Amino acid sequence: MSTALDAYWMPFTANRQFKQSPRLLTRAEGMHYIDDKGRQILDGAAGLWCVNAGHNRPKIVQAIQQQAAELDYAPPFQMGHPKAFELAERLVKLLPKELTKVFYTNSGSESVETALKMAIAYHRVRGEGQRTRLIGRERGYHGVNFGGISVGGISANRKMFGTMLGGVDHIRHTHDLARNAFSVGQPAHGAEFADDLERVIALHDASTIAAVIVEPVAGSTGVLIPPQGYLQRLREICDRHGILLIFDEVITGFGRTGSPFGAQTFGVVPDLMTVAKGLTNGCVPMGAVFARQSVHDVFMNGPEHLIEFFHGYTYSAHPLACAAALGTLDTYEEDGLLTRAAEMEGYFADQLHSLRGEPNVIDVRNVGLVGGVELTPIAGEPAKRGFAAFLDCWNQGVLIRTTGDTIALSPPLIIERDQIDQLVGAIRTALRRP
Ligand code: PXG
Ligand code: PLP
Repeated sequence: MSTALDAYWMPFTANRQFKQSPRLLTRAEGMHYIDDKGRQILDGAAGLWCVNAGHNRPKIVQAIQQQAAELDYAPPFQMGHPKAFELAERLVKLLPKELTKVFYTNSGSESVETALKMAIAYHRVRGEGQRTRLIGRERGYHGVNFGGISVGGISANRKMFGTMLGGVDHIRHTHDLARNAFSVGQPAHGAEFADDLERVIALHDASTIAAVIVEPVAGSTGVLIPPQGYLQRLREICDRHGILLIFDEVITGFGRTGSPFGAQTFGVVPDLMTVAKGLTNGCVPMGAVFARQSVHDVFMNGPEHLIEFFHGYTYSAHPLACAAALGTLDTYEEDGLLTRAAEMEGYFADQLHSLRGEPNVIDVRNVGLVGGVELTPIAGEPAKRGFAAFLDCWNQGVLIRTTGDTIALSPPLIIERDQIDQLVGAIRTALRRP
């Protein structure tokens, strides 16, 4: 192991494997990374689901450079700076009309913690302080902080970390290979999985439940597309029982599914929405929670000189992040990127589903510019086949993301057809390798 790589304890990484054969990215431009050996690598993952406009876009670069020289930092508590307000106004215009308020954070994980706290406090301020339970979903990913792993449903992210938050329960996931394998777009079967929420409500009583949090498309667990009618049914059940519905759109936000937000693609409006990643095109860390006017307004009572919501981060609405986000929204708008995934979806789906029949492929899933290719695990060695495909593609000059034995694709929304061909071709080559 090289000493120079020693000190950095890498996140979600096989540290020892990496340090024996490092993969170092040194530059990026458009659809490509350049590695330390000068190789050009096609980005099939938008970095980590975040570089939706592609890399090093001039408007964003300039916005960050100018901001750094103009206003480096402004305290966000009891103070403001103009770009934070300008950005919130612009974001609200992209959202379903019911979501009218923006609370800033610095990551998806912080957005999740913020939304969970907002939900519990909302009920308390309304005089229903007994509504404290939070309901997540099996296989859900909501970041890595304690609230997020508590409502999350990925066992590896939970089992090492003690008892986490109390008062949390989970509904079942929506994966159903037997009925839905190789569905193009939203699977036909499984709206009734939403009824599992009724089971949990019957167990705990609705009067104890503050909120349900789900990803419209579960990304991190390996791309699970919501069955037709499923999210509508979750919404109906939450409405019937006075439970807030939180959509975690950290991945589905900012054009990934073909509309600005998954809420629009799937036609269901949550009470709170969490975002991050694509908000700044991944260029400066930033997240946000979007809230309904009615949720926000409940907090606006009591003496006007007192703080209404005791929550916030040193770096909430950081000037560099706000500038990057404004540059990002300009870029999305100029290039029509927030709806481009809808235009490319057909071609992307055709190419991706052409992997059906390749060795070990047991499912292909897609929506917008998100794709999942599930592989049979090697007996007794879960995740090994997936990781081998990842390394093989890397050696071919293509960056994909694998999670367990599922390949997850989420290319920048600027991807062209020939690049989709290259991406799918590299996976085909990797899968055919004996
Ligand atoms: N919610 C969702 C739905 C996410 O996808 C987070 C919250 C947390 O965001 P931050 O910015 O705190 O990482 C995410 C992040 C993967 C992978 O392997 C996905 C994410 C993060 C790391 C890896 O697919 N999504
Ligand atoms: N820990 C200490 C000792 C702090 O003073 C603060 C913030 O003032 C924090 C943690 C939280 O940091 P942040 O606001 O960046 O999340």
